[in-house]
Amino acid sequence: MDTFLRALPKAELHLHIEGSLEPELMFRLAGRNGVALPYGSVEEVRAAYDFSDLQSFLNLYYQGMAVLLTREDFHDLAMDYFRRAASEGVVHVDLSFDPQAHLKRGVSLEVQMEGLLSAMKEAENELGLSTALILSFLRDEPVASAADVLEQARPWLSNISAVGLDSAEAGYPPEPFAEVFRRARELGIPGVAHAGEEGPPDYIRSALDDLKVIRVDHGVRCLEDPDLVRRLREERIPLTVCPLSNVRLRVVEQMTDHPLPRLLEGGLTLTINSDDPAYFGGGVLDNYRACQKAFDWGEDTFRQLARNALEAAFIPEDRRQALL
Ligand code: ES4
Ligand code: ZN
Repeated sequence: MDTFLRALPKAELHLHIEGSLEPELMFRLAGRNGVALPYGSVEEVRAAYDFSDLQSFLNLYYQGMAVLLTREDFHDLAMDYFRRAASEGVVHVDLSFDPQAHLKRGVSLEVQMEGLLSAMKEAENELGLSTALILSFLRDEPVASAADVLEQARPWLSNISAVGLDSAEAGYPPEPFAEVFRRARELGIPGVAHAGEEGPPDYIRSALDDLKVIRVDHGVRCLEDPDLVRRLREERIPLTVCPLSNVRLRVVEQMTDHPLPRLLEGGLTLTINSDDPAYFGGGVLDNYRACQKAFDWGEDTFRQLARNALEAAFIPEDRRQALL
C-alpha cells in the first residue's frame, strides 16, 4: 500500500509555501541574513511546534518567516519544498503565499514574486513538476490592504492563477472581501478561500455567495449544516482537506475522529493536502498515509482522491489530461 501511495500521481492544492520552511532551512537563512532566532537548535524549533489552536500556530508561522528577505530566500524556500514534494510522488502543486506578511516586514512584492517564479520555473525544468501560484490575502488585515496588494500585483497577473483568503478565521468572515474578489475576477483571476476550518459553516456559504470561490480550503465544518453539504455536493465544489493540520491545530482530537469518512459519505469532492508541512508533521504523502492508517481505505478511494485533485488543480488542460 505504501508503494502504491507513493507512486500514485498526486496534486497538492493547499500548501502555504511559508509553512514549508523546515527548521534546517530556517537556521541556514537566519545565518545568511544575520537574523537572530529565538531558538538555539533545530530540535528546539520542533519542540516549540506544540499548538493549541490556529492562532498559536500562526504566531510561530509569522515569526518563522522573518528569515525570508531576498529573492534567493524565496527561491530556496520553494525549491526545498518542490524537491521534497517530487520525491513523494507529487506531480503538481498549487502553492499559495501571503504577500502582506512580507510587505509588512519591508520585503517588496517584486522580491517575493521573482524568487517564487524562478523556483517554479526550475521545478518545471528540473523536477518535471507543474506549479501554479495563489496570491492569498490575510483576512485579519484590513480589506484596503488586500485591495492594495491586488493593485500592486498587476505586473504579474499572468503568473497568478487565483487569489486566496487565509490567516485567523474566527471573527473574520469572508463577506468584507467581496469587492476585492470581484475585482480579481474582473482581472480574470478566480478565488479560493479558507472557510470552515475554525469558523462556522456560514463562512463557507459566504465564501461561495459573496466571494464566488471555486474551491474551499478546509471546509470540514460543513458537516454541521446538511443543506450546505447538499449544495457543495450538487455544485461539486472541491474541498482541500488537510487532515494532519486539523489534528495538530486541534480542529479534531485525533486522526480516527477526523470527519473525512463522513465527508466522503456526503458525496463531496475531496482532496488531501498538507497545508503547512514543516509545522504539521509531513507532506502530501504523509497525509495520504495517515488516512490509510486511520480509515483503512482501499486503492480505489485514494485513486479517486488523487484524481479529484488533478481535476480541481490550476493546471494547463493538456498537462491535466496527460496526468489523468
Ligand atoms: C494557515 Cl492552517 C492555516 N489556516 C489559515 N491560515 C493559514 N496560513 C497558513 N496556514
Ligand atoms: Zn491553509
